[in-house]
Amino acid sequence: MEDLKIKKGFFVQNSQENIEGVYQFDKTKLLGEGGFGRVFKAVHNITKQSRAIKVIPKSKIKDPAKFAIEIEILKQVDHPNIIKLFETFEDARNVYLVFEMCEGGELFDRVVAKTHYTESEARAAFTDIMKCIHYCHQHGISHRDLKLENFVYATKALDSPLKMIDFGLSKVFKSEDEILEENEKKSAIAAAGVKQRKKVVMQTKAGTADYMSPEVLEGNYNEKCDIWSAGVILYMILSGTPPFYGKDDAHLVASIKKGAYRMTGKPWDTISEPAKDLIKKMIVPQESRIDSQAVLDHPWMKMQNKVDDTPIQIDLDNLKSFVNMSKLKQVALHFIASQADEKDIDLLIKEFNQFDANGDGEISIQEFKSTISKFHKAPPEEIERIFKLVDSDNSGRINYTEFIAATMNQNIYLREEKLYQAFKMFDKNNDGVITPDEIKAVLGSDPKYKDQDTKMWERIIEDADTNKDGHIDYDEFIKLMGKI
Ligand code: PIT
Repeated sequence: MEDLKIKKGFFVQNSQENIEGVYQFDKTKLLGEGGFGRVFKAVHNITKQSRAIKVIPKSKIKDPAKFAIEIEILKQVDHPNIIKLFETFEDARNVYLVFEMCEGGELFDRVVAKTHYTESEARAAFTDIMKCIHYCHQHGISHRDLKLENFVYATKALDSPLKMIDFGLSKVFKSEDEILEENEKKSAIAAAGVKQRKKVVMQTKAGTADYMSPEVLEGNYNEKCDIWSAGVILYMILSGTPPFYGKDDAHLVASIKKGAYRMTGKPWDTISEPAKDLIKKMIVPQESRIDSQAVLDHPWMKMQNKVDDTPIQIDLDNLKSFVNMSKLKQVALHFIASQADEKDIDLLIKEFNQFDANGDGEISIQEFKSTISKFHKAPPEEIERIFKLVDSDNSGRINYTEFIAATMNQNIYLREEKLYQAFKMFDKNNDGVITPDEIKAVLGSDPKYKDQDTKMWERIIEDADTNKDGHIDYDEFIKLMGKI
C-alpha cells in the first residue's frame, strides 16, 4: 500500500448528470471566447462556489483524439500558476469543463489599462508566466499558443498571482516514461555537474501570429517556441506595444521572419539593460534561444521585487501528522486540496513558494531540507522520511497539491460542505456508503492499478470501518477526518 500513488488527476471526474441541475450559469458573464467554445461564470447550486465553465459544442470537436489530449493535460498539470480543472460534464450537445473562477481579469486588459508595466510589476507577472512555462517544459508539455490573453489574474488584488489558461493547442512532446527516465539521468548528470539537452521536433502550425516564432511559421519547431512567445509577452508588458506588426497577416509574418524589432526611443530608453538583454536572448532564432531554466536564472529575473518578504514559519507538526494518517484520509485530503479555493489557502501557497527556491513549481528533497533546516533542528533522516511520505505519487518531488494536502489545517478541511463533497466523490452510486469497489473506481483509474487484487482496496477501507461492516458510512467518514 506504501506504493499507492495519489494523483490530482484522479479527482477530475466526468459526470453524465445534467449540468444545469448542478450549476447555475450566468450567461451575462462571458469570460472568454475561443475558437472551440465559450467560457461562462457559474455558481454551484449547493456550495455556492463560483466557477468558470467552458462550453464546447460537440460539433466543433473536429479531432476527438486531440481534444482528449487537452483534457488529459489539464487533468495532470498541478502548478499554482496554472488554471485548475475541477470536473467535466457531457450531454448530447456539449462538453463542459469546470475550472476555478479567476476574478482578476485578463493580463491583457491590465496591461492595456496601464499602457505598460513598471519593471518590477512586469517582473512579478513575468515570473509567474515563466514558472508555468518551465513547469510545462519539465513535464514534456508545450503550450504553443502563449499570448497575453492566455493569462488571467486569480483575484482583483494588485499582487494577485497569474494563471495560465487554454491548453487547446498544447502538445505533449515527451511521454511520462521518457520524463521519468530523463529525471533519473538528470540526477546522475547533476551529480556529475554537467547539463544536457534533448531535441524533439513538432510539426503543425499552431498559435496566434503576433506571438508566433519564425520556426512555427515554417512548421518545424520544438518547445522553444514558447520561449519566443514569452519574449514577445515580456516586450509587450514592458512597452505596451508588440515587437512585430504588419498591416495584414502577410506583412506580420514577413516582419517576424525578418526578426528585427525596435528597442530604442520611448519607453525603451528608460528600461534597464538587463531587461533588454533578456528579451534579446528570447526573441532570437531557435538555435541561439535560451531555455526556460536560463530565463528563470537571468540576472533581470533575480533583481529583488519586494524587500518586505518576511519568511513564513514552517510548521513541521502539520506535515508530520499527515504522514501518520490513514491512506483514506490522505486521499480525501488530496481531493479537498485539489478543489480548495485560492483564498482559503493563500498562506499555504506562499509557504509553497518559499520552499520552491528555483521556482519550478515542485519541491525537491534539497529544497525541502534547506527550507526546513531554517526553522527546525530535525535530523536529516527524519526530514527525508517525511519528504518521502508527503510525495504521494513517488515522483521524487513534492508537487503543489501534495503540499496543500499535507499542510492544510482542520479549519479548512473539516468544514461540512468540504467533507460532504469528498464523501460524494467516493460514493459514486449515492447509496450513502463507500465500498472497496468505489475506492477502486477513483484510485484505480491509473493503469498501474488495473490488476491490483481487491485486498488493497479493502485494506484502505479497514482503518476507517469502525463497525466492521465492510464499508464506510458518512458518520465513519466524518470521524476519520476529525481524528488527528
Ligand atoms: C477563469 C476566468 C477567466 C477565463 C477562464 C477561467 C478561462 C479558462 C480556460 C479557457 C480555455 C481553456 C482552459 C481554460 O482551454 O476569465 O476562471 O479555453
